[in-house]
Amino acid sequence: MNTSSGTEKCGYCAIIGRPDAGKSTLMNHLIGQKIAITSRKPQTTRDRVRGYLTDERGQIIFTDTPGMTDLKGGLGKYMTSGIKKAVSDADVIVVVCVPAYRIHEEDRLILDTVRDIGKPVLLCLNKIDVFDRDLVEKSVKMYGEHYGDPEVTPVSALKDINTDALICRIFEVLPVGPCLYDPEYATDESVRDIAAEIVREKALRLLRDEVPHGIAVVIESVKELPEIMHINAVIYCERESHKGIIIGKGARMIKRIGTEARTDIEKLTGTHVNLSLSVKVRQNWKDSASSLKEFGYSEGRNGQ
Ligand SMILES: Nc1nc2c(ncn2[C@@H]2O[C@H](COP(=O)(O)OP(=O)(O)OP(=O)(O)O)[C@@H](O)[C@H]2O)c(=O)[nH]1
Ligand SMILES: [Mg+2]
Repeated sequence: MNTSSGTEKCGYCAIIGRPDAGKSTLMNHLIGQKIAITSRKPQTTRDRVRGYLTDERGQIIFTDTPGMTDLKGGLGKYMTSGIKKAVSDADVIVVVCVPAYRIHEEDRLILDTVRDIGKPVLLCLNKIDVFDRDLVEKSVKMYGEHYGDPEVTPVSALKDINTDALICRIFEVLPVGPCLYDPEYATDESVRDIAAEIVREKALRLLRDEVPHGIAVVIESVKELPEIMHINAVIYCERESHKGIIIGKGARMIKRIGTEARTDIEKLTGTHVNLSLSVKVRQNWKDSASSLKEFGYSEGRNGQ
C-alpha cells in the first residue's frame, strides 16, 4: 500500500508486559476496534494479535502479546516464542506496567530484558483511572528514574485517557516509510480466528476459575450466506466435570456464552451470525503436540 508522502512513518510496535496489565485493552483502544480479547483473568492472550492504526502521520502496526511471566508446558512455550518473535520484529516496544509504590519484580525483569536490545522502548503506566494522582505521579517518577525514560506515559486504556500522547510518542520513533497495510482495515486476523477468540473470551469471563485456562476453541466451519454467517465452534476442555460447568444447568451457561459471543461477532462483521457451540473433552491438551497443533497453537499461527 504505497501512499507515501515521503515523511510518512510506518513500523511495528510490540506491546508487552506482565499478565493483566491491560495490553489487549490498550491495543483495542489505540486502533479503535476490538481485535484482541480481554478479561480480568491473567494469561488471557495466547497468540500474537496484530492491529493497525493509520492516520495522516502514517501507520503503526501493533502486536499484542501474551503476558510475560513464567509460562510453562507446551502452551507456555508457544506463548513465550510468540512474545520473542513480536519483540524481534518490532521497531519500537511499548512496555505496559501499572502504577505501584514499588517496581514489580516481573516489570523489572521485563524492563531489564528489553533495555539493551537496541530498540526504542516506551514505558507506559496503565489503569491510572483507578489509582490516586499522587501514586500515579510517584510511579511515573520511579519508573522513569529506574528506567531512564523521562517521558513515562501514564494512560488509562479503558477510559481512553492520554492514549493520544502514547500514539504521538510511537510515531516520533517509528522509521520513515510507506504504509504496509490497507488503511481500510484494522487487522489482518481472520474472522475465523477472531470468532474463536471471542468465544474463548466469553467463556473466560463467565466461567468459574478452575475451567478457563483449560479451554481452547476451534471453529469447525464458517459459511457466509448473503444475509447471515453460520459458524460452528467447539469448546475443548480438560475434564468431564468442566464440560458440565461449561454447559451449565439446563444448558444455561453455554447459551449465555453463545449469545454474548454472537453479539460481539455480529458487531465485528456487521452481519447476522448464527453461532452453534458444542463442548468436547480433550485431556492434557496443553501438553500434547498434536492437540496444540489441531487447536492452532503451533508454528504458523504465531508466525514462528
Ligand atoms: N480500570 C481499568 N481497567 C483496565 C484498564 N485497562 C485494562 N483494564 C482491565 O484489566 C483487565 C485485564 O485487561 P487485558 O487487556 O485483558 O490485560 P492483558 O495485559 O492483555 O492480559 P493478558 O492477555 O492476560 O496478559 C481487564 O478486566 C480490563 O478491563 C484501565 O485502563 N483501567
Ligand atoms: Mg491480553
